[in-house]
Amino acid sequence: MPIRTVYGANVEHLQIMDEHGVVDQELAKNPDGTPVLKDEETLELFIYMGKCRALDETAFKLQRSGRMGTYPQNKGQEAAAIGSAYALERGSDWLVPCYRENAALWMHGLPMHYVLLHWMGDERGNQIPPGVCQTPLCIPIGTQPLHAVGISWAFKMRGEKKLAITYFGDGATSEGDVHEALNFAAVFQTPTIFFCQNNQWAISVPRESQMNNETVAQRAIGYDIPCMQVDGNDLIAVYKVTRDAAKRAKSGGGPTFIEAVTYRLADHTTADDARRYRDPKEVEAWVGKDPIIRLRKYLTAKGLWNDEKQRQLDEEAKVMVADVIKAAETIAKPSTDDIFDHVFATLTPELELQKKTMRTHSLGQFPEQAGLAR
Ligand SMILES: Cc1ncc(C[n+]2csc(CCOP(=O)(O)OP(=O)(O)O)c2C)c(N)n1
Ligand SMILES: [Mg+2]
Repeated sequence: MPIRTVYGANVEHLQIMDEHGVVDQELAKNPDGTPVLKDEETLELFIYMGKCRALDETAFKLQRSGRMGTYPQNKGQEAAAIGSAYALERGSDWLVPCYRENAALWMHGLPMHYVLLHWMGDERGNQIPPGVCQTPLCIPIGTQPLHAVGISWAFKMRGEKKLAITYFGDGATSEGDVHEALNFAAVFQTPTIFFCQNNQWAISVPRESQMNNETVAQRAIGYDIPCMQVDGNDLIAVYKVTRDAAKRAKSGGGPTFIEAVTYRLADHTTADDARRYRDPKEVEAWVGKDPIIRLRKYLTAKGLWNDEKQRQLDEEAKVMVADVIKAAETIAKPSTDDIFDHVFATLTPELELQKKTMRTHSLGQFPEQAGLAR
């Protein structure tokens, strides 16, 4: 009996715009000849990316000056966040994020200061306003893909034409939860997009030290989930693959796994110093692939952008950032009752006592000091 091959697979990589801003004219078109992204759309998304970068840089400074607890910069990953989010329907499709796709959350309606509140330690930053279809930032690595599968499974059971996209890092794909989510999504054919931001590092661990496979995308093959790799710093390519995955999900075709190859240009968070473990030459090489710089080159070559427009954008971004910070820093402080109000439907007598007395004594141990009976 000859040995037969019973399974074979490969992973495709899509790049439409290279790091010099040069576009493959054929790939940048839809089958009907229309552009994947129109000029006015590309321009709008470029401006958005610039503003997000400005807020990201300022958030870093807020932490350094003691005005924020910690912060994970999104710098360098804006095209992955915005290109994917733009392919989805706002107020209908659900975003289930990690913490490095702020731009996607803002584009889908999260007031920008909410992210700052979160990192300032104010829980109200996690209280997503009604009508904004997203879950709060998720810090336990790799747990949120399960939530996205649950959400999208519900859409399928209800017959709603909606999907859930979940964002996670390369490191997260080494966590068991992600694999359980992938398996469930494949078995139940849920309308889920697994969007992995492969930024090459999981804190100080490079991708090649935490997985034996060459691509992250191929992990999905084991679950028979269609997968592909995309240049995550290429706005047009990211948009195109996510749009196609959304179409598949909404037409009953089940989940898709997208590996966006990108790079964390900053430290892991403000609590990290990546100079201790990264080769500066590697960082330098990726600075040259910056998604904003390449898009600017592309738009400039097309006559859609120039230095004067950039100066205006920088000015507008400065005003916007100041407004966002003001909104985060001037929000009224919650009352001390707040810590008692959201845990029990009916407070226990001990907690009732603490609630009454905490303004005079933090533990409520001596109620008589506040003129209360024990
Ligand atoms: C369950 C869990 N384990 C460990 C951590 C600590 N931790 C925080 S970020 C991180 C690395 C995540 O890397 P990756 O998934 O690649 O995301 P990135 O930060 O690169 O965007 C780890 C291990 C955590 N937050 N949650
Ligand atoms: Mg990573």
